[in-house]
Amino acid sequence: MSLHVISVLVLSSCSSDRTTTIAPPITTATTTSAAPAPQRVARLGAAVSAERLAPAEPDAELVARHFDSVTPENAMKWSTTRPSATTWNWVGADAIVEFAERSGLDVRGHTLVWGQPSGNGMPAWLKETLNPADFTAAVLDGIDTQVTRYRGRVQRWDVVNEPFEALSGELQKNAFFERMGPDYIEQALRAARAADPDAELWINENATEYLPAKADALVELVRGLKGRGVPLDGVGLQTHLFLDAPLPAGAIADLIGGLRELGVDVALTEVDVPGGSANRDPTAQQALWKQVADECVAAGCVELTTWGVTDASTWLDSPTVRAGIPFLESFTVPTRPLLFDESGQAKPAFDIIEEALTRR
Ligand code: 9MR
Repeated sequence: MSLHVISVLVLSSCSSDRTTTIAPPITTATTTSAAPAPQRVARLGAAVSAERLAPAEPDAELVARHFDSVTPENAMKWSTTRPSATTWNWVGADAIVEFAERSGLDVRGHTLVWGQPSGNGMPAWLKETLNPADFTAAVLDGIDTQVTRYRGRVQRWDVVNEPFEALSGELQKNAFFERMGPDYIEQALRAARAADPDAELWINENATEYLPAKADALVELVRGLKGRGVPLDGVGLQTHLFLDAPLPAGAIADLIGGLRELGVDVALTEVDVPGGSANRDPTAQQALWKQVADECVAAGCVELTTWGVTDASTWLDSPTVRAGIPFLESFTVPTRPLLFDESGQAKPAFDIIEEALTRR
């Protein structure tokens, strides 16, 4: 282990009043002959699809080479894995997990409980399971089956996705809330912990960087869960950004800090930065990537995952998504929201992220 890494470990394991007497100066490492490659202080992840990770596809090499973690964009959602109440489809999920194992990457399992009516997280048969006892049994069985299948192979799960209303700090009265009760989040987390005691369990939420009331509500939800001893290891902030909605400076760092004080890890789990509708100068996009990555690292996030790999395949350019999100309707050009361009070349934003993630 290099002197540089050791000194960082020493620094991070000491209380602040003792570091000055124990830690060797970090600059010592730079005087040795073989300078170590910079180590990332947080994982860099990407949302992926099994199809685009096939051997001849460009994403395979890019992901294996540049990323530390993968999140199945859709392959582990129940709309994919549970085509009927009694059948399972593991084709895409298995392929992604096998790819990650071959490539030495972590897997963030996404997602088990997602009740947004528009979110495609629930298969039709589950939506139609109206009896509360049947519904609860189907949900808990689904968590058990999926988490058990990947025990030891999926390091962390987004157990509950988007529990809040889109634009407020109200818990969404979705099918899980209505049929399992207000404690459905707790039930889901406990079922996941029983299925794999070693996997990290996360909840994942969107738009908290733009909506202070929603950020506060998320902190209170986590405070309550931790206070009741519910197994919860991390909170994901999706961070789908928009150039036309100014991101308040410090919003991300403050929320990460507030959550970490409650004893959970925090990650940015779905970052993308669509370009302006007028195909504006990409420096605005790059500045936003830098703001986000700098705040994430400064506040001690453990991961920054981008929602896709290259600009060739982003959910933001799909016609149905464009039709459903008002500001995207005005786009006459591709959104180009990711770190690699359509041909797989690293964009300046990739260097910005890499620099932020490897800074000491
Ligand atoms: O990017 C995903 C898109 O391909 C799917 O059609 C959609 C519905 O399943 O989900 C998208 O991913 C979402 C993620 O799972 C949760 N947060 C919002 C993401 C973008 O909609």
